Amino acid sequence: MSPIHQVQFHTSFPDTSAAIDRRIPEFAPAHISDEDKYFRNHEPPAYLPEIEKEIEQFIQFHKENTNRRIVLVTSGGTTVPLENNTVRFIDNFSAGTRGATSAEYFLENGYAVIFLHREYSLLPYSRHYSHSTNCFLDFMTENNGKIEINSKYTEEMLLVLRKYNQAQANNTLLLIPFTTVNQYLYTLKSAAEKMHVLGSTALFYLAAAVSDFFIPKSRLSEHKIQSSATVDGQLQINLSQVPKFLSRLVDNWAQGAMFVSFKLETDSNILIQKATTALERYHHQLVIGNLLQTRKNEVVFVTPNDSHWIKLTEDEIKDHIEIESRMIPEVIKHHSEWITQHPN
Ligand code: 9Z3
Repeated sequence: MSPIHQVQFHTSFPDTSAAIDRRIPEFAPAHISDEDKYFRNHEPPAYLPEIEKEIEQFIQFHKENTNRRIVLVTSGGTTVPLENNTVRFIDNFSAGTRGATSAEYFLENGYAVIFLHREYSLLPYSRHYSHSTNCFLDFMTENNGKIEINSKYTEEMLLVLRKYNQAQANNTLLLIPFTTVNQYLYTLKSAAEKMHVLGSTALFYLAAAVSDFFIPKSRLSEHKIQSSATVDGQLQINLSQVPKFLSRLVDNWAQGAMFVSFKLETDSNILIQKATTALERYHHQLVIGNLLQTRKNEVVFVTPNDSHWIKLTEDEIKDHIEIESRMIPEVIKHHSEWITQHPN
C-alpha cells in the first residue's frame, strides 16, 4: 500500500482578504438555533473544500482497504482573533500533549487517526523531539564530516521512527490543522459529516481546549485596535459565548458515533459534577475529567453509570509512564461495547 500524499495547509495567517461585512446582522432572526446562527454569520475558511476532500479520501481508503476504526482526535487550543487583520488574539491553554500522545496509542491499537490540531502544537511522534531540547540539532553529532544521531538518543529514536514509518506506510495518520475557533468549528463540522458514514465505528476524542468566548465577526475590528480606541486608558472588549456545538455533533453531524469529551477544571471539588452535567446536557457516552495541576498523572472517567479514576503511581511517574497508555485501551473498551450495542 503506498501512502497517500498529504497536502500541507497553513491556518495561522489571518484572512486579510475577507473584508468585514457590516450588513451581517448581529442578532439573526428568531427561531434558529445558536449553532445555525453561528454558521450563517461566519464564513468557512477558504481552504475547507480541500480539507474535506482529504478527509473523504482518508475515510474511503480505510473503508475499502483496511476496515480500521477511525478516531478523530482534537488537540491544542483555539485562538480568538481580536482584529480581522489579526495582530492580537486570545489563546486557550494547551500544548497538545494529551492529543498527540493519545493519537499515538490509538495508532498502536489499530485505529486510523484524523488529527485535528492547532497548527504548530505537538504532533504524534515528532512530539518526542520538537519541544524537549532547545534545538533539534541537540540530538545530532558530527562524525567525520557526517551528521549522526547522538548515541544516547538512538535506541529510543529508532523505536519512534519505526512507529512513525509504519503510520506513514499504512496511511493511518491524517494531520489537519486549525488556528482560530472559527476554523476549528467549521473543520470539526465537515469532518464529522464525512465520518457519518462510519456509524458506530467512528470515535470522537475531543481533547482540544476550545474557547468558550469569542468576538462575532459583525463586531470584529477590521484593523489593529488603536490606543485611541480606549476609554480612560482602558480597552473594553465584549466577548460572546461560543454556541455549544457538542449537541449538534452528537445529534446531527455524526449521529451514531461514540463521543468522548474532556472537562478541564482547576478546582477538584467541582470536576465530577461538571463532567456529569456535560453528560446530561449532551447525552454522549464518556467525559474524561482532568485538573490543570495534575492532568498528566490522573484523570477521571465519567459515564452515565459510573465514575472512576486512573492514577499513575509514584513509581510509574518516576518511570515516565504516560497516562494515555492507560487511558486509550480503556476508551477503546468503551468503544467496542458501543459498537456491539449499536451495530451498523
Ligand atoms: C483537556 O482537558 C485536555 O486534557 C488538556 C490537555 C487541554 C488539559 P495539554 O494539551 O492539556 O496536554 O497541555 N481538554 C479539554 C479542555 C476544554 O476546553 N474543555 C471544555 C470544558 O472543560 C469542553 S470542550 O468546558
